[in-house]
Amino acid sequence: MEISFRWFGSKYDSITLEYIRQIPGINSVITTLYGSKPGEVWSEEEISALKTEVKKAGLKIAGIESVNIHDDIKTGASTRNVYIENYIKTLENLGKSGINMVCYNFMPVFDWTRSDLAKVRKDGSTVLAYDQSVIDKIDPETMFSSMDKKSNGFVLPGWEPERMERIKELFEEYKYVTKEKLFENLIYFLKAIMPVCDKYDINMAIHPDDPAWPVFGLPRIVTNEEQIVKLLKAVDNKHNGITLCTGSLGTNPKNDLCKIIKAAKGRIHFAHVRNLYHEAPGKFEEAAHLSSDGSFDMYAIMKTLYDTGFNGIIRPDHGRAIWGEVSMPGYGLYDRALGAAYLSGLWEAIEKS
Ligand SMILES: [Mn+2]
Repeated sequence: MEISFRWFGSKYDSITLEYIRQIPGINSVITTLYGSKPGEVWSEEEISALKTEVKKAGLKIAGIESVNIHDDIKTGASTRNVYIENYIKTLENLGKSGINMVCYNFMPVFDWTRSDLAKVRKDGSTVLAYDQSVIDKIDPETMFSSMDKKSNGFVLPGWEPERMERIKELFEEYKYVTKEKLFENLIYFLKAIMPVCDKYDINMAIHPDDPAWPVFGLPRIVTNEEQIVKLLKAVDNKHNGITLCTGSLGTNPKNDLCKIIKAAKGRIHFAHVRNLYHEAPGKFEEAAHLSSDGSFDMYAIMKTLYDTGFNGIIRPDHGRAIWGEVSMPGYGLYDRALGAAYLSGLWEAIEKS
C-alpha cells in the first residue's frame, strides 16, 4: 500500500511539489496532463517531461488521474475507434514510461456534481456539498456557470470551460444513450484496451459515479456493488479494476463500503479514502477525513482494505478549506495533508496490531 497525493501540475495547481514532499509518508503524486483534451494522444515527450519534473522534486508518479475518455467512446459514436486507438497509444506511452495505474471515469457530460463548493461548516471551514432539492431546480446549462463562479479561479477537473461550451450538444449526443448502451460501450472500450494493459501491466481503475445516482436524467453505471461486480465480471481481467472512492460510493447510504471492498477484492487498484457527513437522503456535505467528523467508519474502511490484501495506491480525497487557504475547491494542501497523515496513522496501527 502506498499513500499518495493528487497534483494537477505546476500550471494548474496552487500547491507545489516541494510542499507535497513535506507531507509525512508521501513519496509520490497522482497526476495528469491537465491541459490535454479527451481523445488526444499523450506523447512520450510530454510524459517524460512530467516525470522529470516530479523526479526533480524528489517524488515519483504513482499513477495517472485521469486519462479522460472522449465522449464518442461513451456514446458509441461511429468515430469511437479513432479515439480508442488514441487511448491505446497513450497507454502504450505511459506503459513505456513505467506508469501503470490509470484512473478514468465513464460519466456522461458531467463528472462529479455538487450544489455548493463552499458550504460553511460549524467550525468555520468550507466544504463541497450536495443537495438534491437544489440540483432539481438548476437547469444543466446553468450548472457550469454556477460551479465556475465558485471555483476560486481554478479550472475544475471535468468542468473545463471548452467542454461546458458544448453542453447543449453533449446532452443531444447522450439523448439515446441508455444505461444498457452506456455499459455496452464501456465493455467495448475495455475489451479493446486490455491487450495493451496486459503488455505493459497497466491497471485500469474506473472511478465510480459521483453522486451515486442519475443526475439530470443522465445514466449512471458505476454506483453500487452490483454494478461493480457486473463490470469486473464482464471483462474478467485483473487489469480491469476500480478506484474505490468512498466519498462517491458513500453518497448513497445504502452502499456498504466494506462489503464493496470485499466484493471487489484484488481488483481495487486505487482508493480515494475520504469522509462525508449525511444530513438527509440526497443531502450531504464533505467532512474532514477523521471518522468522528462525518458518517463513515474510516477505521473499518482501512481495516477492510488491509484484510483483503489491498496493495494499491491510496490518496486522501477532497479536503475542507481551512486556515485561510485559497485553492481549487476540495484540493487545498492543509486538510488533505491532515487526511494523509490520518490515513497513514490508521494503516500503521492496523499493521502493527
Ligand atoms: Mn474520488
